[in-house]
Amino acid sequence: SDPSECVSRTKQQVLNSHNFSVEIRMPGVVPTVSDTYLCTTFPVPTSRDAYIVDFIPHASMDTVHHMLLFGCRTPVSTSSYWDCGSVQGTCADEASIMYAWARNAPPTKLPKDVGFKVGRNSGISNFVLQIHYGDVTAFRDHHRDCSGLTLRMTSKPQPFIAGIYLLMSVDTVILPGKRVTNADIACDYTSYPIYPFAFRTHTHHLGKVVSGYRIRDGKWSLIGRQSPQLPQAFYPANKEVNVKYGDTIAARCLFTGEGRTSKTYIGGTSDDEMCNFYIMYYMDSKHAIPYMNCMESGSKELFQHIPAEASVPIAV
Ligand code: IYT
Ligand code: CU
Ligand code: CU
Repeated sequence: SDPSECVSRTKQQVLNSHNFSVEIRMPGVVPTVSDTYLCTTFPVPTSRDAYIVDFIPHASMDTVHHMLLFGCRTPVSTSSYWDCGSVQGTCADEASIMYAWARNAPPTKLPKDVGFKVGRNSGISNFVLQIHYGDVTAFRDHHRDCSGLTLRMTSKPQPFIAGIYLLMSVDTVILPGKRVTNADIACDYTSYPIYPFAFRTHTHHLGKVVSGYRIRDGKWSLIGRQSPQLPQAFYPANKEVNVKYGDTIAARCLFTGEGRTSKTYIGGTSDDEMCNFYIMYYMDSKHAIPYMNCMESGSKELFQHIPAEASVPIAV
């Protein structure tokens, strides 16, 4: 409850002819219920191309559980802030995740010469910041929260463009009481080379471990592996593993149905499940593709060769 947290509100600041910063903060909110998700939006302050080159989080450690930054054309609301839990979402059109901050996890840094492209042709004209307020007991004094993010931006074209490759399962069903269910996802990669530098896993309560791989000439190389029960930030990826035309990208989520009395499906509530493996990569700006996804379930034959670690739960 540091009052200085709320002096600064959402704004844009010009540093010089190329560089500027955008500060996106909650407008002094007082969540009253634990596990509230609030969103706020801010327009990309230029119609031209611009690049995010750094993220600086400002989060109250005692209340903010996690923050996600999305880019899109149309936020679902134009209010100064709104409840964006399972009922109302973040964006009315396609949302692209660009940053995740989670308590007790180190913040992600973009490599040098890498930027997320926004504005004009990128389809990203608005930012939406989502904040998950976990424990609200610190709000008993009714102080206002202005947690958020500063984006360091530039209009200078960057040599490399950051992007997200999302692998997600759409059809996993977890049977009650069954000890192990794997959600396997795989797609052939048929584009210009990508260089993964961070990854993020996401499941709800039943996920034990999520692992992502590149398969080249039959050999599986780990991009990243994490427990989705740890803070769901972007963690550093295995830097040696790039992905090029002809490779396969694959991911497995290991779930348990223990403790459940009915089937669990993919869905939006905390009683449902999700299986997501996000790869944050950079790509030569000459032929950059900022968002790709894979929703195909991988074949049994392919996944016969997945390394054993993908089936070993990570204790938390
Ligand atoms: C059904 C499912 O798995 N939903 C995920 C992945 C997802 C992310 C985005 C789906 C779409 C998106 O536009 I961005 I369509 C999901 O909702 N994941 C949550 C957040 O919404 C990002 C997460 O925390 O990863
Ligand atoms: Cu959270
Ligand atoms: Cu989810």
